[in-house]
Amino acid sequence: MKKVYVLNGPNLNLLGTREPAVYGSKTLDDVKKLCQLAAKANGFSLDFRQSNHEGDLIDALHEAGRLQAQGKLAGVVLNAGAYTHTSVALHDAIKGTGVTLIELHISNVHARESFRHHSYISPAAKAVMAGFGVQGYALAIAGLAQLGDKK
Ligand code: CA2
Repeated sequence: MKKVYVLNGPNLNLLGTREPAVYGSKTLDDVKKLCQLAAKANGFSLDFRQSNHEGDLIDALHEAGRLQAQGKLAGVVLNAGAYTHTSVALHDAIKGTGVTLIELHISNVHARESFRHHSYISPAAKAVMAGFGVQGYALAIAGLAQLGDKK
């Protein structure tokens, strides 16, 4: 059984506690449960993480790249939070590992402030998912299964 990594960046541990109009009322623990169901439905095991530290996310991407090279990982769903809009280091980590990655945003970043319109992740990502709320995580995991079926 292949694994999927779901990686969450800074402040996503606050999900469900503030800004429900933008991010909904589900907590990150609810999102983890939703991802567990989606992973199971698509025949994957799940590794779900959140970190407020850029280096932790980079280390996790390196780990994911190694697993993918061994044929043990279907890919990564990454909600890099605000690092999406700032991090050349995350861009380089995705490119450098060659990991299959779906960039995910709970909100439609293109309908928000202009500083959220640019992503350093998108040019290195296989696909981008934004604006489906937390259900986007399940859709992204199903998307990784579809990509695997095409190979
Ligand atoms: O829409 C998304 O998923 C974002 O990646 C979320 C980031 C934001 O910086 C991106 O532009 C879009 C913010 C994550 C912080 O989430 C919070 C949730 C509840 C309360 C406070 C922060």
